[in-house]
Amino acid sequence: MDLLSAIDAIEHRGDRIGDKDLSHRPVGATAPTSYPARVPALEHVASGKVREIYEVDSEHLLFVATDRISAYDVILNQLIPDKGKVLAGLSLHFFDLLDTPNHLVSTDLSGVDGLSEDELDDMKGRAMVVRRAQVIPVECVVRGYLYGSSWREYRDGGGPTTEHLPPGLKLADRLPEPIFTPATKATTGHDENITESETRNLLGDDLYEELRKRSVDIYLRASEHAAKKGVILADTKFEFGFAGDELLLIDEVLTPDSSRYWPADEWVPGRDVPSFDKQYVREWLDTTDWDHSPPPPDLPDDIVEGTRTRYVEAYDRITGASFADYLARAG
Ligand code: PZK
Repeated sequence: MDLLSAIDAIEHRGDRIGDKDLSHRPVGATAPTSYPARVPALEHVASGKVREIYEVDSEHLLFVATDRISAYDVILNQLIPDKGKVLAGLSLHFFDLLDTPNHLVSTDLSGVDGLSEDELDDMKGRAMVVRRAQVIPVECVVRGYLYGSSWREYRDGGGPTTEHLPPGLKLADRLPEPIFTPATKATTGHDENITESETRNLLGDDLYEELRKRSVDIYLRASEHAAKKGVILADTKFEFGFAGDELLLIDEVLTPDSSRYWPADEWVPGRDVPSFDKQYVREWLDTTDWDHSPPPPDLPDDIVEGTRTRYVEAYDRITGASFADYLARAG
């Protein structure tokens, strides 16, 4: 089976493994948006916890990173000013650095008809016109360190992500080599790790090999880049899609929302490692009696501001550039 028929076959499976309906996801009842969620001129295509997608034309979408933040899988009630711009700026940085076929068309929105001045102003620095692709319904996760769901599988006797791991590893250990550990969107709202053979059955061997090779290659290059800045890229998740017969990297790439970034000097194998961006807000949430089911508590202003500072620091540190300059260039 060639790659395109493989995708066709996946799209037509009855079990909706690639279903992008996010309505089942746990979200806070009063989750806000940082710009009109409805952009009257454009058809709304998809909502994520923190991203929105609109239709530009039959071949293009408008991909928007909002200032929403989630913690413990719940969207918080407060926006983090500029968070969406930090994430968009990081995606753009890596699209440029990696120079691998991707969905980015333009950050210039002047070709998108019907946006008001206010909408244009709000979207500056956070929106990109992208090529519409047929999304491959597998999350391409690459792990260089043992953490998160993979650590829990390992500790509890093994699972899909630990098939190829040696015994004796500790929490947060660096792996002998990066591993490709795909996942699918499960109906619970959590990604579900799947084995190599499950993934091969879904995608076919050719597409499996292609996605593994591209994902691991991108991880290696990005983690070398991050290491030079004193940052560990512990793991990351990519999405790919086909535009015609071209396999494109889509979605956000190498952002703190899609990746686990650690300050290198805080990494101690055997211990929990604080994440760059969300640790601050999680630590505050942990001082409350919140049980992680909606609604979440309101964040005090100083926690909002401190969280923004962490995101801006992450941008500056990971890109080696200045977020203030990014904002100035975005207008
Ligand atoms: C696409 N998602 C995930 C869901 C989000 C993102 N270039 C593309 N072509 C077609 N579809 C998508 C993309 C991209 N990127 C990505 N869903 C569809 C998703 C909800 C909100 F921002």
